[in-house]
Amino acid sequence: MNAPPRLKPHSSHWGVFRAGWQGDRLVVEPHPNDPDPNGILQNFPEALRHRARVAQPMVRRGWLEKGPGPSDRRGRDTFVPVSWDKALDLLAGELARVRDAHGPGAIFGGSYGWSSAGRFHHAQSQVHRFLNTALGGYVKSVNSYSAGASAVILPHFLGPFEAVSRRNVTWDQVVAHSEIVVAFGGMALKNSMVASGGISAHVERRSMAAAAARGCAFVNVSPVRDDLPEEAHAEWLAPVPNTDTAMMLGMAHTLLAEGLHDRAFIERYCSGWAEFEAYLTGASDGVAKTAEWAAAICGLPAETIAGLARRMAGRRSLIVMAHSLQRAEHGEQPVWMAGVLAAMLGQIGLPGGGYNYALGAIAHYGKRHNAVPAAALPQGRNGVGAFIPVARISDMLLNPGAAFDYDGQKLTYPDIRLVYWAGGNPFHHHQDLNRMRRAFATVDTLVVHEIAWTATARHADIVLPTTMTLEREDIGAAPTDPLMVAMHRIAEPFGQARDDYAIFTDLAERLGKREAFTEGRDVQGWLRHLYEPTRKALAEKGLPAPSFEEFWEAGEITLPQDPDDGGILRAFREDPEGAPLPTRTGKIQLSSPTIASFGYDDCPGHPAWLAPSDAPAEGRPLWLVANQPATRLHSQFDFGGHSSAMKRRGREVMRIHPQDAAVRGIAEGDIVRLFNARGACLATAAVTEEVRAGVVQLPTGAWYDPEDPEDDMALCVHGNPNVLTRDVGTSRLAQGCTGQLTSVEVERFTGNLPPVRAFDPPA
Ligand SMILES: Nc1nc2c(c(=O)[nH]1)N[C@H]1C(S)=C(S)[C@@H](COP(=O)(O)OP(=O)(O)OC[C@H]3O[C@@H](n4cnc5c(=O)[nH]c(N)nc54)[C@H](O)[C@@H]3O)O[C@H]1N2
Ligand SMILES: Nc1nc2c(c(=O)[nH]1)N[C@H]1C(S)=C(S)[C@@H](COP(=O)(O)OP(=O)(O)OC[C@H]3O[C@@H](n4cnc5c(=O)[nH]c(N)nc54)[C@H](O)[C@@H]3O)O[C@H]1N2
Ligand SMILES: [Mo]
Repeated sequence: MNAPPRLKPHSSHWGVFRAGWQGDRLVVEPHPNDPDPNGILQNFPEALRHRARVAQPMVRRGWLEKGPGPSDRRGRDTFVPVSWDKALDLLAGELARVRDAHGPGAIFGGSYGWSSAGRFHHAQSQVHRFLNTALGGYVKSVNSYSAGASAVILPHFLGPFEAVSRRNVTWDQVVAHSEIVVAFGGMALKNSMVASGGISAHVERRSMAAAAARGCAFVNVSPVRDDLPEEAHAEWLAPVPNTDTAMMLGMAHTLLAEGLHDRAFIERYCSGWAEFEAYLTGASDGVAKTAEWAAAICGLPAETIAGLARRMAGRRSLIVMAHSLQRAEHGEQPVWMAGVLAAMLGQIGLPGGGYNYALGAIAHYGKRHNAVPAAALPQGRNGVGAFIPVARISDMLLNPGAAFDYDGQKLTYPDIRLVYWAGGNPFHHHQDLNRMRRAFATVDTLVVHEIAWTATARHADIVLPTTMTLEREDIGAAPTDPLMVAMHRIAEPFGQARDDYAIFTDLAERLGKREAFTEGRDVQGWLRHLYEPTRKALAEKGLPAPSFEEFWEAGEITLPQDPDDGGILRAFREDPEGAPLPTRTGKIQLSSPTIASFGYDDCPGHPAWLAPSDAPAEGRPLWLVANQPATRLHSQFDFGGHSSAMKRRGREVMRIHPQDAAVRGIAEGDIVRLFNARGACLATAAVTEEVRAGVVQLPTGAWYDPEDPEDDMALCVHGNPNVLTRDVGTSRLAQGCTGQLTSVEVERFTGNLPPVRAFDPPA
């Protein structure tokens, strides 16, 4: 009999938890106060010592033998194990060479990715601090894959991203006040399982249940039925993907035509109505955006569209828009149009009403904010000004010196020689992976710090093994979760893995910048330093302010929170002159002379219906929805027990409607091949009416696994949809990621089934 495990506190993006050992078995238990804990936690036990972990520093053979330079052998070559000293000497030498020959502006250090939850070991912060302090800076990326379009469009018409997403309507307000919640893209519980920095209580399920029990109606506008949970008792409306803007225009037209729009609200709180109204009625372009007009585009009956608008008028209605809608061609439009529709309904700024961008997409939204700060690792000063919108990485590497548009500016792609990645997986997050492979072949050197042999690590020249979160101490905290967690070490480092911090310290030493990088602190020194602002703020509020030792011993402390005050939208509603919105006119901009002045055909001066160029067509008749996976966070621990158990025949599961399956002779459990002009992958078919006809759904996150790495158009045998997605920006305004949607054909796969080798370390 094994003794019961002694569980120690820890935290992750998928929840606060406790872990310990029962014999040689890792036991992971969610925080006891979490009302709806998350199965993703159970990826940890199997992942910890999995063969997919990187065990020692590795250098690509071609790079080691021939030195730095462009190479299409990346992702095809073998690796040579080297000692830490050798790896760090080689890397420090290469960093100095690139800096001296080309300047820090030849280093791309954007290093996008979610990495792990702790405040200190956050890999992206570590790599940015290192590049700033030891090399003088790097070319950075701006915005996110999550919200590339909304981050740019929201401030133009309504307010800063945080104010419209995080500091807006709360779940408590929905429970108490909302009468109808229309969720474009839904609010899937699979998504709110996750929150960057950690979450101690998943409240979304019970909140929707409580609101529904009070009589609040939920409407799920999505190609997928389970984008709202059973508990919401939702009505399901499934428009054609990427047509929500037309649907909302049809609703707006109904409001206008029937005099249901809130004229007083528009008058007092909005600017630019005349331009928008002229477009809506067709006065400016000859096309009235009626419900009938919308019906022909979005595939819902006109009566459904008009009826929904009528049901929302004069009631406490809330429009929610998932990130997914703007992660698509012309993604700016639904974000703006949802705001205009909400303005016409006149509910913006009221408790549980109006417009909340991305409520339910991540567990941080709809919560109160902490009233004391949690420090982050300071990143130093970046001496390089050049940047790219994050999803333009392949464009940058393939077109150095080329001009591109961004939010009214004309910018130029820098000439990059060295790419440094720690804490992200571009072979997960980027689109058109075959194109990205060509882009990565252009640089002199690709450096990757990784826990495991992701495809990104396999394409690197220098791979440095890092500890995973369970193998180090950290502080877990997030701005909307009241629990600050002492993340205790649960396990010893795997193989020769070292902390990102230790690796950067030794590199900084070799570059003569150790002190600048470390400020003389070791890990414990930094944890104490980062804890101090929180302790001080607690003391200043006259609240119990435990010392670092007391905090560490207790395992967690509960932080005070701000009142649920509705943020800037409420303040604006209550006093539009005294608390104007931080937009150009101080009001909600239903049209924008600023955006109009940019002259972008793909993002005009008011929200507009722009037909997608990537809609299904001859040879690619189905929409592909490539959304977030339920069984993991992105690609993290795809090799873990929970993620693996949900695959079928070792592949990711693709959902397809029975009609679409029947005409292709596809049966439940068949292996299918998804393909278009950019690439192909395998998946296992689930035949179900949970997806709209004409749509197939394959989540992201299965590790890219080329059947023959030598092939430029290799078949991914595992089911990574990013071999199929398009690498184009949302528009010239935001240049956001458009990975959510593309068009494909699907067929039953009849060849010899290739094995999945994604989790076997490379030769
Ligand atoms: N087609 C399509 N593509 C998409 C999306 C979509 O909807 N459709 N969604 C997009 C979105 S919203 C996002 S946010 C991105 C997410 O893309 P990413 O954030 O890049 O995905 P992750 O899998 O979280 O990558 C994190 C990596 O960091 C590693 N890691 C974890 N902890 C540490 C650490 O301490 N140190 C180091 N060195 N490494 C660590 C993990 O092993 C993992 O490989 O994907 C985007 N891609
Ligand atoms: N379990 C889990 N949760 C996560 C993540 C994860 O990797 N795993 N990632 C987190 C991250 S980084 C982010 S940014 C958020 C992302 O949050 P979202 O982008 O909102 O999440 P998705 O699941 O990609 O998309 C939500 C739903 O939108 C629907 N949809 C797609 N296209 C359309 C369309 O054109 N119209 C309409 N009406 N609906 C459409 C799809 O059916 C999809 O299920 O999720 C977070 N939560
Ligand atoms: Mo994201």
